[in-house]
Amino acid sequence: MAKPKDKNQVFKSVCRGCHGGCGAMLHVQDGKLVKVRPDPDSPMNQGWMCIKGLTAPEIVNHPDRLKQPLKRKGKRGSGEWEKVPWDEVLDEIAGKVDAIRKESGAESIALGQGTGRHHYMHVVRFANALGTPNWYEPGLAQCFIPRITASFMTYGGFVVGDYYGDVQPKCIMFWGHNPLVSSADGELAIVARRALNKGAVGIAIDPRRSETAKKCDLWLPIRPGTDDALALAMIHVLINEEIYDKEFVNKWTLGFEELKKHIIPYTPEWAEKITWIPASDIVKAARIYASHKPAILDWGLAIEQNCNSLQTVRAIAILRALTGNIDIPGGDILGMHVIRSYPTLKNRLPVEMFKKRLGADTYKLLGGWRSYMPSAHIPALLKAMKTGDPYKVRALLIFGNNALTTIANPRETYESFQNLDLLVVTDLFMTPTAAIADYVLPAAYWPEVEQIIAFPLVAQNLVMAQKKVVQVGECRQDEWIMDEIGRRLDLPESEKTLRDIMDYQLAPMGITYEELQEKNFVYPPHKYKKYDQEGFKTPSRKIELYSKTLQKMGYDSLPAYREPSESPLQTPELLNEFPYVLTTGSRRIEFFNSEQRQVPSLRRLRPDPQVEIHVETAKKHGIENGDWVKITSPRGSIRMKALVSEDIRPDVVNVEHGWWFPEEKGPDYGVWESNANILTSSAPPYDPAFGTYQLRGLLCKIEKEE
Ligand SMILES: Nc1nc2c(c(=O)[nH]1)N[C@H]1C(S)=C(S)[C@@H](COP(=O)(O)OP(=O)(O)OC[C@H]3O[C@@H](n4cnc5c(=O)[nH]c(N)nc54)[C@H](O)[C@@H]3O)O[C@H]1N2
Ligand SMILES: Nc1nc2c(c(=O)[nH]1)N[C@H]1C(S)=C(S)[C@@H](COP(=O)(O)OP(=O)(O)OC[C@H]3O[C@@H](n4cnc5c(=O)[nH]c(N)nc54)[C@H](O)[C@@H]3O)O[C@H]1N2
Ligand code: SF4
Ligand SMILES: [Mo]
Repeated sequence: MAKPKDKNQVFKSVCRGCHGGCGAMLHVQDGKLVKVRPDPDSPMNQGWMCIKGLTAPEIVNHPDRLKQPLKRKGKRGSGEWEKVPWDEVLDEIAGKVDAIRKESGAESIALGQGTGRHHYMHVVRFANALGTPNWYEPGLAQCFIPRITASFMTYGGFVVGDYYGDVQPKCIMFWGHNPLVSSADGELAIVARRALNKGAVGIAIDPRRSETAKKCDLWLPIRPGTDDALALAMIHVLINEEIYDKEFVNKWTLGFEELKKHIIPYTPEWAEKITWIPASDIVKAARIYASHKPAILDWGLAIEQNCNSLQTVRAIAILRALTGNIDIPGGDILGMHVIRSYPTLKNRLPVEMFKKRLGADTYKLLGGWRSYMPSAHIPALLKAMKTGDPYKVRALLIFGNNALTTIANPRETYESFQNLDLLVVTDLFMTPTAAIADYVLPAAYWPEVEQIIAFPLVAQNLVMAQKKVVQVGECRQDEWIMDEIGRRLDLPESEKTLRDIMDYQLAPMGITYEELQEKNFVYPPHKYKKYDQEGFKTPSRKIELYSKTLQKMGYDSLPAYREPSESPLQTPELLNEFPYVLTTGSRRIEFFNSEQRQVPSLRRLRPDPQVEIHVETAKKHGIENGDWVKITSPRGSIRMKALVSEDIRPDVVNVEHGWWFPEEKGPDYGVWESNANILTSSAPPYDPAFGTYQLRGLLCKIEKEE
């Protein structure tokens, strides 16, 4: 446990209430976390924190926190549990894992986790040590992996907006992204807001006039799922009007002539018919982005939750290259990678096991050799649990994922989980997913754990110490739980402690975790234009507009458009019954995915799940603000309260994701009532490279509930 600097027991640490990394002051009294405030010295959040971070004590001290390991007594989901000491529960779980491993092979044991937690890479390490290729996270193909992979393939590294340097961006194009709410992956709300306040011209591409769009100069209300067409048309404008950065393109890019020929048909007029954005606005946005340098192109999740995720992200990535906005002050910068990457023991996974990864032979950029972080394809994994095809997955150990809320088609997830011989869920609370497990283990929340947090995610310029400042009940850090199981199974490198791993990662900086705790954070200055010395870290040392690597893998070497599989253009026969385009999951400041519904001061602010509907559309259905509405897609129905406004396209309906009701009766806790994923589908077609399923840009209808 960290030592306080003074009698008042105030610790500096880093908030992980979301993917952000806000420096935080944790106030502890009598061993209890009583208050969280921003750390004014943090270069990231600069004296600001969001409401989720500030209310962290409500989670830490929540009366419903899981505080002891539980073992199922009655049948699955009966809600009858027995409290078991750690030693006993770990022995039992390790014993069962061992037996299944011996009977059916390590591939029959899967690991699951949620998004961006402190223990993220440790799950990957545990999977490799255990010898199973099958781990999942509900993001990945649906979140961040397309952006990371396309960045690496195009520029040889991941880019983030340079919000933290001395030079201000002159323009920011927010693409399917609402950082003023989501503070996602490197761009905290506070810095994006400040850049706009300081005069950067803002462009927002979003079917909703989001919090970010409201602060922008130009809003392009796009039809969900058609970002590929818009990006192609913007490339067309840049090349056709010759407003790209010729010097940069000549010197640093590969395949410009091929691209130039390729985009001839993708005119703004062509894109208007697909995206439903006026051609004149497409031209205007492209001109603003090209003429304001430096510019940040801040892309978000919405560009990858569709079945053309690779090509959508690639097309948008090319816009940065054409304008030369890469690794320059105030533009999009390539990461510094100042610490060693997490030792995930990837070489310990036998080759024959690598080949058995479910879905990897088809979705090669998700699970194959070229994948940034190979994982299993969720639909294939769920099928293997249910049917035994191509082999039976018998056990699942989850570390922080409320699968029944966050994976598409929760009924399928439920049925697959019911078929398991062993389900272990580690979480903070009894969720609908934990309630159907055989063992439920109590996890430590971020003020209760030690880790290194390198930020922005993937780019790693700033290195911060996450400290353990309190101990709650018998809660344990996920890494500890995995290590304890690992030791019982005598897995490779199980003698190493978490401190060993952290010290190994920090070695290039010449400090240990103990020393990092003292310093709180280390923030080396950014080196711009690294490519001037080394070129880009791609096979050609240039930015690859045309990708030979993708071509060799059988994917399109230049970005192409593909209409969503269920949409007004693709399935017009459905429009009579389902006249609206559905999008799901736009973030809310109060909640992180399926979390915080049990936190009183946050739930008070947003007591009910909401469906956003345009005023004109609501009127047609006799719906008023606050009415309960039934939303139906070809797969099912849910209910949410109407949020009627002019801040959304009249032909689009947006539903929140992650809803369940901790206050309702278990084991379901209302997970079938307002769960966005009842409307979505985990069935093909998927993105050909990542296996992404469509979460944004499906069809639905709405009715006022009687
Ligand atoms: N329809 C639709 N579905 C979506 C999305 C969408 O936009 N639309 N978004 C998708 C995306 S991008 C993502 S990343 C996923 C997110 O999906 P998840 O990661 O599953 O979502 P969370 O609700 O953030 O976290 C799951 C659980 O982790 C627990 N938890 C929190 N901290 C810890 C910890 O330190 N240890 C442990 N063991 N547990 C912890 C929480 O209590 C919670 O029950 O959802 C996806 N699902
Ligand atoms: N407060 C809070 N913060 C979070 C999270 C949270 O749940 N709550 N979740 C975290 C996670 S897991 C992630 S991945 C990030 C995501 O954070 P962001 O990348 O900001 O993603 P969203 O808010 O889901 O969606 C961004 C915008 O996309 C719009 N949109 C919807 N469909 C489309 C479309 O087809 N095309 C375009 N161009 N726009 C569309 C939505 O209206 C929304 O305003 O946030 C992280 N941070
Ligand atoms: S933005 Fe994220 S990291 Fe910052 S205070 Fe909010 S929850 Fe914590
Ligand atoms: Mo995500």
